[in-house]
Amino acid sequence: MMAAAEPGRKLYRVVVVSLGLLCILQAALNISLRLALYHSYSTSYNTLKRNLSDCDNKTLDLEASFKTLTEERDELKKKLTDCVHDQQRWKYFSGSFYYISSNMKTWNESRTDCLQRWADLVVVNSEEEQEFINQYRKTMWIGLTDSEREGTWKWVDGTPLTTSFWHSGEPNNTNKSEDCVETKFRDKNSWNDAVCGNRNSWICEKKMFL
Ligand code: 2F8
Ligand code: CA
Repeated sequence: MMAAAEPGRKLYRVVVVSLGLLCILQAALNISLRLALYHSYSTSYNTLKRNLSDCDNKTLDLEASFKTLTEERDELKKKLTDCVHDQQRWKYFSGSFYYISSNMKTWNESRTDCLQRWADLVVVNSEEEQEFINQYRKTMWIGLTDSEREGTWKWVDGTPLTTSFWHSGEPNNTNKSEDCVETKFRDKNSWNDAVCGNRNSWICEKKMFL
């Protein structure tokens, strides 16, 4: 009787052991799958984190470039506006362009400004030209001086003074210190000799045909 029960017990033990092994296998599988998933999540998370940080840095760089470019654009816009306004100050008359300044400088500084514009202080060669510059009714330096030799008036192009438009009583070399010429009087004869270091507006001339 005892011998007949033995195979049943053996089978029971085999089944129990197999089930136990299956449970262990499933637990091991479960753990390794979880570990693999965790590893994959953590790798993805780190990659995303790094990409986000790179993206943040690139955004900061782009913002800085945008700011610089905006500033450069505004500066160029201002330069262009100034340049256009400056160009509009040139007036044409009888073969020359004339630039009438909006600010004030000494005679020498005024001349330097004209030279930088590829022009020079105006040389008045005719009554018509004198009338043209007088129409602006403005005190302006012109290109006439006797600073080389007192009493010998010379134009900036090196020519001596022939036709003149001195106001009556001028040139009077007040205090023996007036060597440069300005349009001062609201009269056809508008010229006055004045101190070269005074600050005046000025008028440049750029001849078109030399
Ligand atoms: O009246 C003419 C006289 O006027 C001034 O002196 C009071 C001028 N001086 C200046 O503009 C500094 C003189 O040059 C001018 O002759
Ligand atoms: Ca004078």
